[in-house]
Amino acid sequence: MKIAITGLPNSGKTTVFNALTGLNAQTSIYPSSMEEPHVGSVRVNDKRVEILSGIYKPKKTTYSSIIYTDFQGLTKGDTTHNRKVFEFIRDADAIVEVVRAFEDDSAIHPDITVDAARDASNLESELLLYDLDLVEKRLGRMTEAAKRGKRPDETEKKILEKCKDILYKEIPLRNAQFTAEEQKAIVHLQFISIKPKIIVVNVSEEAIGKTQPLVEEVAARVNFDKNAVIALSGKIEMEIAQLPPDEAESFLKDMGIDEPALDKVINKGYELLGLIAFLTVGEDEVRAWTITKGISALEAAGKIHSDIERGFIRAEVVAYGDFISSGSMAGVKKLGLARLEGKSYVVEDGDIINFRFNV
Ligand SMILES: Nc1nc2c(ncn2[C@@H]2O[C@H](COP(=O)(O)OP(=O)(O)OP(=O)(O)O)[C@@H](O)[C@H]2O)c(=O)[nH]1
Ligand SMILES: [Mg+2]
Repeated sequence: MKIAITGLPNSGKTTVFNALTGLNAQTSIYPSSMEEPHVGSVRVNDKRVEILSGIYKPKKTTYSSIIYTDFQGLTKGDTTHNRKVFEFIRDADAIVEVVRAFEDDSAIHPDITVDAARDASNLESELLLYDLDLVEKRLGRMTEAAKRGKRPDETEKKILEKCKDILYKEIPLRNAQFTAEEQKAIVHLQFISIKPKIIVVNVSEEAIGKTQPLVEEVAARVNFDKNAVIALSGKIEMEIAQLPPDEAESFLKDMGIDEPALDKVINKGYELLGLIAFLTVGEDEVRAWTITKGISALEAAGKIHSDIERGFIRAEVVAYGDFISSGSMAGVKKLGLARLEGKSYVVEDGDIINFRFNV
């Protein structure tokens, strides 16, 4: 899963990037002009993998991972600059948008005053403008091509028209309803406002624990579920991410933070994206595989290897909870808790799967 961090200049994007990755990228009071984004990968902590690895003692244990990117800030009204920024994040699965709520006279806010709700609203507009521009360009090209006698792709044209109407109403595409067929056709258009978004309100240290009114204000302004708005102190969280685990834990407690930003954002990301994990076990490797909720056993097999998908025979499935309560695979089998499932079985979170295949 790839998550792109965006926001206005000096909102603390790189600080939050460091908090989420444990890296130490350069932050500064001057707007950055980096040519390449910062990229950082973090593993998704999963107790189940830890426990299964303890039981199987495999040669290799592999967790799911998330890749974060951090780039230059967006500039209100500068569509040329913003296009450049958006092109870098077109392939992201989700967006983390940082809005500034901390005061710091040395780091100048591009709009001078600090107003998180205003910024969230301006940023949403930039996303909408980019998508609208994309739609209009594509429709324009279709019209031109039609003049030269080329028949337009009717399905695509219909979807573009639909998106245009939605965007004109200032509704981001992520809030619109699309049929499964439309969703399929829309993927390659690479819209930005269709991506799930988490808003991170970067508050000052003193505000920790007193952020609920601000979260609600920001959410209300951009018509967001307040569940997708997270308030945290980038600066403090960045310090926490640099500490060894035991020190980090006591620091969190002292600061009155219930869960580090790193976990909070990952959990929200999974929730918003509807992601789950299935597991594979064995002497060689214990591994978690992240998939979208609702995919079939056949598609899950394809995640591991196209050969397994092609030669799919059956999936041997054991629910993680059943495995733990019976103590071992042998115990599971004795109790009749191992199931043989076919191609169209819908994989559930925590399924331990052994694919039988033949190529
Ligand atoms: N007090 C305080 N300062 C912060 C916080 N987060 C970031 N800063 C400061 O704000 C300045 C900008 O932070 P960055 O993380 O570099 O901001 P950015 O959004 O990446 O900036 P650009 O890449 O230039 O757009 C730095 O001086 C940070 O130390 C915070 O939570 N509290
Ligand atoms: Mg930065």
